[in-house]
Amino acid sequence: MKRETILVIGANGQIGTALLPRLQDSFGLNNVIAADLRRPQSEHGPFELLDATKPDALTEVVRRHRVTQIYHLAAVLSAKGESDPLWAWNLNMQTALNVLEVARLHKVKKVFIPSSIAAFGDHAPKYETPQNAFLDPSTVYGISKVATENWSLYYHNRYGLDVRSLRYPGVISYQSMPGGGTTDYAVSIFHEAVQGHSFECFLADDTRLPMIYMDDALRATLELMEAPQSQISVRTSYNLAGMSFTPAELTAAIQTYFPDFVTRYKPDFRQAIADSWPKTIDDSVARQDWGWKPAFDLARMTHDMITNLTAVYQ
Ligand code: AKB
Repeated sequence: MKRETILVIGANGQIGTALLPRLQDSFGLNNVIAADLRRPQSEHGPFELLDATKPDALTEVVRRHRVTQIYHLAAVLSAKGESDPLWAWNLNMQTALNVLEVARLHKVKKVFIPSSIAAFGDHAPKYETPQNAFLDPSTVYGISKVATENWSLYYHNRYGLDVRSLRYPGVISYQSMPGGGTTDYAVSIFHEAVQGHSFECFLADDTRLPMIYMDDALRATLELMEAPQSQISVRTSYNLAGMSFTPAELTAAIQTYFPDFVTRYKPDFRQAIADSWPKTIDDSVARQDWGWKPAFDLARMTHDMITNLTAVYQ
């Protein structure tokens, strides 16, 4: 077993919930410290109540546990951030800067802070968006992710901090619900379908967006974090692709299991956010640098989601 002490901030969130067991398998139950603003429904391993906007609180946890790696997964996502932009900016930036600074001061060996396809905006090519496309995000979430990418690069260049990042597409999972994102429809739709309900989609039927299945997102995260430093050429954030589909294509995939399933389309303010994002992502730099390759396409992801959620709702 590898000798590290890992701190996961935002451990109760969509990615944290699924990542924790993987880290516990690799590093041992007691070497993975889950941290969040609220206690989870069930605790499995060490847990810290932590408000990461407070540098002293973060420092105390890092020192007490002698943390060697931090995964910082807490953030206000794209749609929710638009309801209170300054609150979202302050929360996303304060937590990210606290993580970088505490990691630097306390000699944390590796840090993971994800970015998002929300970093791209209207002036990036919509198809096969390249690694170094122009970044003019349309949301406060996207602006905070671009700023965090640049701060991460700065901490790496100036202090040698080993900080790594992925630009996650919309992440689809059965383990827990996302909250406040523009890609969240692609999770909610499965919960309605397996319960025999119809679905009202807040995006138009032809809105193509990059997505990734949780299994692939976790594997990408762990592969990036395991890669030797010499293979990491990007210290802002790596483009990452899984699959891309529209709500109509996802509905058709679900209808192969539930032929009577119906989606109705009622686009709201999230349509403009989705329209500002890439439709497909070029992740060739991640493929070249550390061998990234997704395993789940739309058909395989749909099968896995329906199998797992059917068991949950039985
Ligand atoms: C969102 O929709 O805001 C997130 C993201 C793409 O980062 N899922």
